[in-house]
Amino acid sequence: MGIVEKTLNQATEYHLGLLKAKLARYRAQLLEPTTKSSGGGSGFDVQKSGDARVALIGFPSVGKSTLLSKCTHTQSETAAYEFTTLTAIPGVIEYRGARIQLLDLPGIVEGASQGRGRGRQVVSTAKTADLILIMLDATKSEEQRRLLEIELDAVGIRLNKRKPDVVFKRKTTGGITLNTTVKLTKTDERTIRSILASYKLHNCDVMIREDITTDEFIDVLIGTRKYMPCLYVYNKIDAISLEQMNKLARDEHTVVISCEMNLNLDYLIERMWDELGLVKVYTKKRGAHPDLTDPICLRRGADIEDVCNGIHRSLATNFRYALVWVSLSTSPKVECPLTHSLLQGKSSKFAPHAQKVGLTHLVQDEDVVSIFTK
Ligand SMILES: Nc1nc2c(ncn2[C@@H]2O[C@H](COP(=O)(O)OP(=O)(O)OP(=O)(O)O)[C@@H](O)[C@H]2O)c(=O)[nH]1
Ligand SMILES: [Mg+2]
Repeated sequence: MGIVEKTLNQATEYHLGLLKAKLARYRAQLLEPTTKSSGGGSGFDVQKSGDARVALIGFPSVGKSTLLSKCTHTQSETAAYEFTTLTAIPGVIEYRGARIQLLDLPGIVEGASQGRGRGRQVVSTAKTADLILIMLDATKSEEQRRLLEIELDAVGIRLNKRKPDVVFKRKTTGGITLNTTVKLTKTDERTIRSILASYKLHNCDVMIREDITTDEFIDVLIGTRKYMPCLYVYNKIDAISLEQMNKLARDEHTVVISCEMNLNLDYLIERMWDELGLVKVYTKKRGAHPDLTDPICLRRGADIEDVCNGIHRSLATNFRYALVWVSLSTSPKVECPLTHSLLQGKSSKFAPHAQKVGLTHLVQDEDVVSIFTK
């Protein structure tokens, strides 16, 4: 790249950065009004239930309601015409002892985030989920996927992305301290400083620890972005060629299915489980067998304190210690077969020796836990 070209690029990036900051600010005001009564971003009023919520987002007639009817005991009206579903319809998927709420939603159209159709309500409801399924019609063009991503992006949902590694702290005095631990190749200090100024942030500490883009920096400032896992689900593969299906199926975060022909639906649920990062632990009373029928479902990264809270509120405050038997099926490190008599159930799959642990010990999927209190 020539020096002139490079300077031009930087100038463009700079002005574009300022413009983006302004736009992002207007959008945020539009979508997140300070008073409840002004309408704006509220979703459908459906009670959350179960261990996790999954929202179905897609254009009309891609088969969202058909999927709900196939995977849960709930029937949601399905039809060949568009906008069959007009409200949020919850169903429950029972899988590996967990109850996952699957939310069928009305189809959205381009411009949904700006308030077309019920789009605004749909995307706001999507924000309350733990996982988004973007449902697509495999017989239609790839463009649909990009259009949906734009709608979700416009309401601050970031799909399959991590929060940018930037520490941002407001102060009352002292000016701006800007530090970077990596070289910035997609934006520059001047752009960052002008964006801060355009947000009237004259006193703050900024530590950038990743090669971020200008947009990612604006996301950090706005602060209300939601980083959500997402699976792209291509339905109606019964109506496309094997070659086309093969190509779609290889994409990242993608599952191909046919609701009508019951193809690959089990695999979709498995993938949902993985994406949700659910962990289930069994509890065991002293002198009794672990209760394998009623696990406690938690998030990946949960600790013993979360287990306590999952049993009873008072447990964590009276906590003394916990015993944990790891599952042999999920923990290849433990090789010895089970010998502990009380754990010799029909499955024989737990480690023979318990580990004595405290509240901050992280639990793993299929652990057996006994809590001891004061
Ligand atoms: N070929 C084929 N058609 C399907 C499949 N799944 C659903 N359909 C058809 O697609 C049409 C729309 O299905 P719905 O489940 O009502 O779609 P929806 O996404 O809920 O649509 P809205 O509620 O209008 O947003 C129906 O005629 C279904 O029979 C599939 O796997 N293959
Ligand atoms: Mg529907």
